[in-house]
Amino acid sequence: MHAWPASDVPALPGTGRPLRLHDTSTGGPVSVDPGPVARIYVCGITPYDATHMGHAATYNAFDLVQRVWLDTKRQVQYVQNVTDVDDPLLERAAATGEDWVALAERETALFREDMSALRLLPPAHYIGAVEAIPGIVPLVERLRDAGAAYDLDGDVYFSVGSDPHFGEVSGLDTATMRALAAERGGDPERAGKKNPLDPMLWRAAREGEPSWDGGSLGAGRPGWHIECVAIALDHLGMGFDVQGGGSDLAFPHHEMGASHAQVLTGSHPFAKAYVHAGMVALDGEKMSKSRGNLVFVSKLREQGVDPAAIRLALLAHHYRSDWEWTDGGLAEAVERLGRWRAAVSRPDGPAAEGVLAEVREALAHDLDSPRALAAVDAWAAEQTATGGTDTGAPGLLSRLVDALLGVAL
Ligand code: 5CA
Ligand code: ZN
Repeated sequence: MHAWPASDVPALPGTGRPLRLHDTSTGGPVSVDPGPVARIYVCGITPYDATHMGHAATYNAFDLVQRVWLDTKRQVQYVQNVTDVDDPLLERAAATGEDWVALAERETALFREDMSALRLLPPAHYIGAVEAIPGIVPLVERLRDAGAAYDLDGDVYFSVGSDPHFGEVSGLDTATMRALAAERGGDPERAGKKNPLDPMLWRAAREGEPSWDGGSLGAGRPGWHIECVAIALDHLGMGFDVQGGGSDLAFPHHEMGASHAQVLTGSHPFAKAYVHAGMVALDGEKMSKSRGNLVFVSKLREQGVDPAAIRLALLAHHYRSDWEWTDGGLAEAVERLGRWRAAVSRPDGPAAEGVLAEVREALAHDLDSPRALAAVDAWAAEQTATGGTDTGAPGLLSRLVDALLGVAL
């Protein structure tokens, strides 16, 4: 699949600080210390009801990771998927009577537009689940041949007991895992499984559902977790630097994916850090397609809201916190954008090197974007109050806000 156009990332003087991120697996901050090419996999959308503010907030967080790496003069190998066939997508298409392929294509196109409007950097590889199927089938066959997968009435399940590291990504107890599996696409109640938590790798063709040639597996379609594993192993390999997504993906999705990959390759870990963004809520409840309490990037854009203001509204919250989308938060972001634009439109101002150092420091510490905004606010306030004589300052300020925060002033 094609991704979306990249916005320019201005070069900055000096170099950024080494990145530390909170890793769900260890439960604390870790130094993310990639080689010259940093490798990141961020789980993509299931393309219906895109792009709501929860999606936007999560992709914004991982865009900051890339911007910090680019500022440390690394290249970034960024991979993202599109879950363009899965139960919730098929259910939505069935409910509205729309063709599921048309639904997925339309929503993916809208997502691309929203991503480029928000100046989120595109992945180098943007891969749909459907196009990954030829690579998924041999992985499932290998797991089965190794005794890590088993047949249940034609469906193929992964045996979580085959991975000695199972449970290490999320660190949850069995009862919690079981509850979350039921809530998030698993089927712990299905009779005949070796372990209620075992997830599906290959779903045999059902009447009225799309299916593909699965070789020795028979016709069917892939399970959710193996899809992301196949794409990540193909484009990044084992031991990549960051696996990213919202906190609702820690279990079962990232836990299961890690186990699939670890058993397939006999090595550990799948990702060096598992990084999760908090959940954005509306009216007190997690913004979600199933609840329907959504604010869309595209709707706000249609209403004439500057995408840079949407981005500032996201950046005002630390990526790991759960927070509420409000009109007031957006109004503050619009006001902040106006203040910053006015401040950089003057021919000179207070020196901005200190702001660059502070924004770099803030982002390197687990992407502390509120602290980064405060540093720019302070400069803008000084510009308004006293001004300054540094003729390079407004330009440097604009470039650093663009390069590190993705906001064009
Ligand atoms: N296709 C799968 C991943 S392979 C999926 O979870 N798709 S999704 O469309 O449901 O979500 C896309 C991303 O947005 C995921 O990282 C998810 O964790 C994140 N996300 C969904 N809802 C919210 C929310 N309310 N707040 C923050 N992030 C969210
Ligand atoms: Zn995924």
